[in-house]
Amino acid sequence: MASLFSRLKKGLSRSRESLAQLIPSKNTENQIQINWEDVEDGLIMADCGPTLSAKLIVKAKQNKRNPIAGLKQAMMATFPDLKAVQEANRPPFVLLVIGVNGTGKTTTIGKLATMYRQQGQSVLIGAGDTFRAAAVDQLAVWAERAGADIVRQHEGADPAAVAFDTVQRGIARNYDVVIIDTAGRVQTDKGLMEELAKVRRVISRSLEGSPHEVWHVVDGGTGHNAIVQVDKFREVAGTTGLIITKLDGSAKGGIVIQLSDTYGLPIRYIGVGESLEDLMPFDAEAFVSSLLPESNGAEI
Ligand SMILES: Nc1nc2c(ncn2[C@@H]2O[C@H](COP(=O)(O)OP(=O)(O)O)[C@@H](O)[C@H]2O)c(=O)[nH]1
Ligand SMILES: [Mg+2]
Repeated sequence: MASLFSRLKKGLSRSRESLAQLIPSKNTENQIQINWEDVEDGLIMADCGPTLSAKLIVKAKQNKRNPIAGLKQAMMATFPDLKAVQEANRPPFVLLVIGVNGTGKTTTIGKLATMYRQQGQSVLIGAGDTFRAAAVDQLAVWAERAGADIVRQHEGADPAAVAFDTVQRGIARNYDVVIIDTAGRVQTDKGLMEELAKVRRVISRSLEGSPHEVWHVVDGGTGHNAIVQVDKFREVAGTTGLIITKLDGSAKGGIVIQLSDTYGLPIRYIGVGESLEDLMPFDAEAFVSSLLPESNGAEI
């Protein structure tokens, strides 16, 4: 976990640097000062968005003695209390994974499957991205690495039929966990959105109370567009949680706070790399601390 945390810290280092203005400095008259406008710019550059950034500044200023602690508190307040993942009344626990193409859905499913297997649970994955044969092959590789089983059909098969088969097999063969992959559809494509709604409907018909969770995988580097995507998908798929990927790369991090502030959805996991173990359960405290510069101990 320590190395995952350092990947996150490294990924967010640019945002942290742009918030370095928070470290109190002295002006020529030897007065301690903070340039709040620069801090606000730093927040916007870190992907917090103008509205949230302004709000955070107002709150942070209330802590006159320690602006870093003030901002940290303000950021922490945007995260809802983490509620437990919904459990299945009877197995399997069914998880639907949604999100735009290339955000990391398939990779994240591989990581989640690995995690559940390590917890001793049996995992069945449904290859619901039937759009391209290569997508199914990629998922099959991840399933094998994770020690999970897969349900697949031919290219172009109805994703809802794959989802139905997967849940049915999950029930019949007593799997603990069923994870359904979906095509990475563009949210402006109405036909594809309808397909996603159908996948969801069919899952709930095949097992009452399911899908227990619907996790939207968001690429942490997408900026404001991520806000729009989450809204669109939520409407059709009933999103219950978010996974933000690629926080080890060029992502600036603030989008995580913005998404939480806008929708109040729990952030379940974050992705910090391309291999099986590069998934961290989201920890608001650790995340916010990685985004902020170290306090130099100087309190005003
Ligand atoms: N650096 C980094 N790359 C990731 C992460 N998650 C996924 N990727 C990469 O993003 C690309 C798209 O991933 P994929 O799972 O195929 O996305 P999908 O289209 O949503 O299924 C692949 O090259 C992955 O290796 C992550 O957390 N960090
Ligand atoms: Mg995929």
